[in-house]
Amino acid sequence: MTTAPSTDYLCGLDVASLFLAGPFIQLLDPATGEMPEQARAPFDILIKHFEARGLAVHNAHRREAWGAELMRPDQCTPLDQDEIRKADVFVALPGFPASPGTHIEVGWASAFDKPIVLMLERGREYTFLVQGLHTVATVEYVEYTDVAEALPELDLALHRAVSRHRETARAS
Ligand code: 5HM
Repeated sequence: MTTAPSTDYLCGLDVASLFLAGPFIQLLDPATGEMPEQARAPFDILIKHFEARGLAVHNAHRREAWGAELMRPDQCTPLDQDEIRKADVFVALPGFPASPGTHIEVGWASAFDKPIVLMLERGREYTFLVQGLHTVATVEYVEYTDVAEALPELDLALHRAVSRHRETARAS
């Protein structure tokens, strides 16, 4: 009897923690100061997906109660940088329009030599340094229209990024 190959690419990858970055301020409803359900959904889907696979997920949107408990800049900046430094992997939606905070975090993650997966919305234009980041860091790109539908591809991309990162570390 043949066994179908596993499509759970995170299984056995030995990755414990993940930082999830993405647009925040631009998604707040000016009337309530909170992210509407529709804006929360991609983050919610990704957090649940990774936590179901046993990863500890650090995400500022959830930490700050989707805008209801927004931190001051001098609180969230060192916290985010520290969590990215500690995370095993970094996943970001750079955003369209571009999220300034996420772009800073992508810079930190690459400077800290983290395996990175960037989720790019299909049909959008991203800045040159996002498009070219793979030349200087371990980056995998996932094009998506619907985050939920892109989950298997995201897992594969994460697997690739972590494996390539380990190979590079072994070779050096
Ligand atoms: O510039 P923007 O708000 O889109 O930046 C979003 C990124 O900055 C998120 O990935 C989040 O980790 C971080 N951030 C945060 O931690 C941003 C804000 C508000 O700008 C915040 N806490 N209050």
